[in-house]
Amino acid sequence: MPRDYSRSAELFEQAKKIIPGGVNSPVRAFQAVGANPLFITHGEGPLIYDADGNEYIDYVCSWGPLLMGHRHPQVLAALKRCLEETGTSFGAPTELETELAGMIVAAVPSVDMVRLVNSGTEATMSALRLARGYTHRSKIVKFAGCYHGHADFLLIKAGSGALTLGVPTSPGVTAGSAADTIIANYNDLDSLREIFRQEGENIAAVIVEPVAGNMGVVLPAAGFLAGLRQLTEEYESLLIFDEVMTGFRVAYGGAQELYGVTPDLTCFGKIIGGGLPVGAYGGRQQIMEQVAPAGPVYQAGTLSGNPLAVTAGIATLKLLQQPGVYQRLEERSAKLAGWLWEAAGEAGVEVQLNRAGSMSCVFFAPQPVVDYSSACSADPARYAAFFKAMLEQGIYLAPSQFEAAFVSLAHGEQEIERTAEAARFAFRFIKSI
Ligand code: KE4
Repeated sequence: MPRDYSRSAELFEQAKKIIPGGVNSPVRAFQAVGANPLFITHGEGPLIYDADGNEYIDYVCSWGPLLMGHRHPQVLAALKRCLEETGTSFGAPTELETELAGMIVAAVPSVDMVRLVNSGTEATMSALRLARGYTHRSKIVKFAGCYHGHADFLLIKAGSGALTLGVPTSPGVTAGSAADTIIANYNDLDSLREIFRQEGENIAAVIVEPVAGNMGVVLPAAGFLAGLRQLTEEYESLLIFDEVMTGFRVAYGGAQELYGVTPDLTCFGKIIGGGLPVGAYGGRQQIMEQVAPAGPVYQAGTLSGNPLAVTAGIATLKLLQQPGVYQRLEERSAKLAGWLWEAAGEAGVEVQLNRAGSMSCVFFAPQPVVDYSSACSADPARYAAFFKAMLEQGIYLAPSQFEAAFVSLAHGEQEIERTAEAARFAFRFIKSI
């Protein structure tokens, strides 16, 4: 008996009349999987419920922030206390901001100082402005397939030309905005060496997702991150790790702890807000002291560090400091990945499964996915069919082949087993079409 999605369909029609595409962020529209989005009414632990009353095991987890699952009691209790005793926002400093900043500094040795903002986009946009202000250089390098939010100069794809000069990916992004962005290939140090050979003295920073999570999940090849570190040091450019997704997920100290490579600046988001809007960027004191009002590099925000959002972040990071948390996360994520791999093999469906801790991606691709071009060899139509077959069984995956699936600490044995069972059916179904 197919699930009833009629109430979500009605709500979607209403939303489309007054919200562009009916959603407040494009990927939520389910266009990449050829379906209508589900309107969610509430979540509980690993579960979410749609407007038709259907239950799902959630592997989107708000695109990463909910590492503790939905409505964790200790996060809710902290938020209630904040609302009853403190308030929501003052536009003035509070001790809570210093507490969250202190937790980030304690967790990430490369960060002496940190500025709180309201999103990952603000974090990366500000970190790159800071890098340009600190180095007095204008060029930045990003990697094809990496996403760092929607600042104009980051909505850029590789253009033609030896230097892979950037070209805008969106109307409204001017050629001027693209002019100082250079695109390199992920896991391809040679492409970067050539760029530095030609432009090194003009490059303010290289920004990278240390584990890419926005072309599906692509892991750094051995030596890649260390190679970025060596090249940026050689040319006195800054290395920026965009850990908006990996921060506090792949390890409490992020990907830089996991891979042992130290960036100059780090961007955070998602988990540090525990489901409320918080972003941050931080690094060495010598660099961060250039940020206004300590220094001349301007950056500001009405709700930056607001007590309510910071409270959710503090409560979440406290929960992540508990012993065994990352071990449990790794055990469950590895078990799920193993069962998915087994299910695809049993069904005779060719997939590539990339995983870094509790972020992973099943690519319907013939060859290993190691960069943007191999990610593009995946078959979005087969992914869409898999997505729908899983959704019908109550498993809510990312509605795009080029996103990550997230396991939370609320996903227990039961959820993992249910997901594997659903995948066995979904892969067999895929094989039959
Ligand atoms: P936000 O501005 O969406 O908070 O963060 C932008 C960002 C920056 N860096 C990385 C590595 C990110 O993954 C993101 C945002 N991730 C997407 C998921 N692919 C958010 C989902 C969405 O755009 O709705």
